[in-house]
Amino acid sequence: MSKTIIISNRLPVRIEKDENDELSYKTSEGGLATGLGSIFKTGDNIWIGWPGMAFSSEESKANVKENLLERNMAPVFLTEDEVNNYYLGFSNQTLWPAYHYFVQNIIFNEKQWQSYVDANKKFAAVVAEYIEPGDTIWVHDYQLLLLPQMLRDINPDLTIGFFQHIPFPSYEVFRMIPWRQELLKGMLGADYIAFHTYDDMRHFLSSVHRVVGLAYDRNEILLDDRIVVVDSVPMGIDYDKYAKSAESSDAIAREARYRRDLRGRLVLSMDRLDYSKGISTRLKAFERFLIENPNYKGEFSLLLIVVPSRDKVPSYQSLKEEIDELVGRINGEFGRMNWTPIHYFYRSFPLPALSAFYRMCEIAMITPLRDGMNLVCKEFIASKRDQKGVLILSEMAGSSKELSDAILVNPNDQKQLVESLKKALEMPQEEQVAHMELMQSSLQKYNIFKWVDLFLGNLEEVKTMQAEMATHNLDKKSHSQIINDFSKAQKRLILLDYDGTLVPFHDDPESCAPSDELMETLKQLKSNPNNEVVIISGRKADHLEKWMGSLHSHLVAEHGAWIKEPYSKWTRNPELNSDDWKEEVKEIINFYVDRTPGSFLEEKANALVWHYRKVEKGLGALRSSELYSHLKYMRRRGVDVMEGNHIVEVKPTAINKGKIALEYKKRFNPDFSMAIGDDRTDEYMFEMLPESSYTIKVGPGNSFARFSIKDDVAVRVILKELAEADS
Ligand code: GDG
Repeated sequence: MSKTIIISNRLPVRIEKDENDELSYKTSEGGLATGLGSIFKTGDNIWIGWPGMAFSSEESKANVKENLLERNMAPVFLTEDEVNNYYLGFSNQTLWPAYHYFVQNIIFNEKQWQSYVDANKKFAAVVAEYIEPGDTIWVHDYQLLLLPQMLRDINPDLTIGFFQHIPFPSYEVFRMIPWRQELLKGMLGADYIAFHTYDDMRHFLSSVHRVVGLAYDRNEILLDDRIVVVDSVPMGIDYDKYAKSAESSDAIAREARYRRDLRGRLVLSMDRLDYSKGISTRLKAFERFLIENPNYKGEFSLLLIVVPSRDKVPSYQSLKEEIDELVGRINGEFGRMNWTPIHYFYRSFPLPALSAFYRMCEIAMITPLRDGMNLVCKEFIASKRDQKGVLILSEMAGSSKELSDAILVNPNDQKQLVESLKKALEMPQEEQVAHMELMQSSLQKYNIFKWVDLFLGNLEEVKTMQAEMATHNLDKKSHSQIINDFSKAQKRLILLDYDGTLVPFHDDPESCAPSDELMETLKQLKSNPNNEVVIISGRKADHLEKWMGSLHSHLVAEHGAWIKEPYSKWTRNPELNSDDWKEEVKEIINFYVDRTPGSFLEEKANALVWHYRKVEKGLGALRSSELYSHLKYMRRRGVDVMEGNHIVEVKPTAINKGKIALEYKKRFNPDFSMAIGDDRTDEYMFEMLPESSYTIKVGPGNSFARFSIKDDVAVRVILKELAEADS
């Protein structure tokens, strides 16, 4: 039986030592642990990670390992040096600040990088002990970016998913990291890579393209050996757990107890100690609010919870000092005998205490400068059982994409923060309830369990797609079967791409005329009224007319924009949109033509193509990646950007070879159909034709086609055999 292996830096357990050195194990209540609980505790499934403590003797390690195994966990023991360099070092002083756009806090340190590589290897070695064929692996977060490829190297057939909990930065920031290639290649070992938001996913794809030089189509990256799918799957919370906890007698009793000392209205600020959470900016906005709104003095207080975190890292230590100072200054300046503006706690609390805070505070001010998702704001909403309360949320938090009913703010805009606080304090209750209701129903639906199901379900789908794309070389048996089925069939449909399929590529696109022999074969095929031969190409109509016109067969030019039926005129595909996309694209392409000697723009009636076959090797590929990325955003405007053989082609989405192929299939209803093509645009045909069709890809690489053959020579051979089978 195959199993699921979950891997994260930290195991979902807290190990504590009592005064007699006896160890106790407490399973963590964190969101991830709850969501994955039903999975890792089942059968042989296992969660692998660092137990959070150093153990010196082999005996104690063996003991911990045994105890953890009973709880379906396995430890990766890290030395103090590894904790300092891999975890506190590279993970939290290079990746964390870079990924949260705190470039001033980034440290580039070769030794820490090496430790990161070694620690990832250590994780891989432990995972290797448990891997069996058919297992599904789910790797979590930025501490383990190299692990997916390390595991793929151990077993190429593994199913590997990767989820990143923190943002993925824009290429401009990511490119600063000296080990950017290694990091991306490590991640690409996974089959399915997901982030919290679409923006993270977009940034990742753009970096893959620019740093590793791999093209992507929508959210798919085609590697030599498989396709990798990139996605955004926003993480939810265990909604019912927070809702129930807010109504528990423990939470209610705590609220009553805290309320004895804390009077007045309350605003909640709760985060881990981290510069990305925007705590000092929030405090400064609070101070400004009091200056600008003196009538609110004594009316409400800020409940400031800061949970200790990474306090060995210097930037966290200085942040702590800054917060201490700000709180001191504000309380000192504005406080009265009977009123404290900020109630400040630097420690963690058990869940019932958090629930009491969520109940007591009518406003939560969650204004990180950058946050992958942010779960605290979701927990606050789930805890508001009477639906009264207001959330002020930073638009820089991943959660803002889902919680558009919060008061969304730019956390760097002090004026806006002050105004939002006033708005929240003055919001009528009916309005609060209306917003709360909408946010609650969305969070209830997209909860943590749904997130787990979605991620694992999508990962499985990627594997199915990979299996479908693993084309088989057209062996002798299948070859004979094609000839046989063709001979037996009453009605046959043959769809053929032109360049790279019927004729080889040529430096000059004008010099690709078909040989007499090929024309003879096609004419022979066409002469049987039971055969419908369709030449379906990206070429312009006049090229096809010049070379294939004498065939009097079905001709399709520009991927379906122009169609010519035997003995009739070329007609424009009526499905086409207007040309208003063209000017903008032309301007962009011309910008690249100007910068790239040897390249040129080809204007077709319904497409624009940038050619770079004659451009200096390397430069052409580089410029094409840039142009491709540049044009990507045009997708939303209804155009497709495709990379072909030394070309980048832009055309309206409404047409593609797949749609046209299907139309011919419907029209002729053949009992034998075959499609042959060599590049990405032919994939539309392979993907859309029914499984019974013989779809053949020319050349190497993954494809949706059932079979692959070596080159255009092999295509001409098989066509000749078909023609002869008929005679
Ligand atoms: C990373 C990403 C992303 C807080 N104080 C206490 C306590 N907590 C719990 C909260 C919440 C969790 O910790 C914090 O989660 P966040 O999402 O807010 O932030 P990060 O720790 O930075 O998490 C983040 C997340 O991963 C998930 O993908 O959302 O963007 O940075 O659940 O309730 N829990 C207890 N006592 C406390 O004092 N028990």
